[in-house]
Amino acid sequence: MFKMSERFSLLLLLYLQALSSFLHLVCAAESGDEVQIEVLFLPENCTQKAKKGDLLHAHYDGYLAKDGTQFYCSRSAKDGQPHWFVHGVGEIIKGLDMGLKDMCPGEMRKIIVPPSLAFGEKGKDPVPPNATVIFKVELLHVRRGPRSMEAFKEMDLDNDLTLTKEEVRKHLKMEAEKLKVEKEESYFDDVVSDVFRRNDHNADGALTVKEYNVYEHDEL
Ligand SMILES: [Ca+2]
Ligand SMILES: [Ca+2]
Repeated sequence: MFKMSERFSLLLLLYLQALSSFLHLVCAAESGDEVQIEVLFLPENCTQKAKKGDLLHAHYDGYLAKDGTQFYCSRSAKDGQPHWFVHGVGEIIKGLDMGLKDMCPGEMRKIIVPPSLAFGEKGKDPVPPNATVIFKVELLHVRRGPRSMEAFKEMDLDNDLTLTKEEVRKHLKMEAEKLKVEKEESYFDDVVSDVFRRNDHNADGALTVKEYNVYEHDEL
């Protein structure tokens, strides 16, 4: 499990994410190469499906397609913990990210990724140049990410579809309290200023849904 303070830092990091990574993925998806998905295990209850902007918690192993050599294993890397990341925004290898679409907690997939959507012409040690790679993924949890419409609505206390500095500040403080993280008032001032500096494009002191960069979910 993540320590509470680590989870809080992670949430903040997500709040501060720039739009650039999102655009990056859109470009990759247009390159024409395809990712192949094989479902290895599908739980009976498979209703909560991963959407762009969701926070995913997963274990994954990476293999070279040509001879099956394992080049990555989240169970033995670093502390052996599963990874948390935002789905669909370019935080992880593009093809792997694409292969996780609509996956539900408990599901296991084999995802075959062409080099153009993995490590490319150059490769990345120990993955050689132009390598097709295979990921075996076990998805453990799916959470609505902080950039979801749900999160936006939670922060928008007066339901006027814009976020004021005060609303963002209150939300951050509430999250910190929930996770039992103690911070100085100045810390929240800094985070709020940073969020607005990055997102309040017309500098009117309020964030619209568009400025906050809520990911468009398929069903919306
Ligand atoms: Ca509001
Ligand atoms: Ca604004």
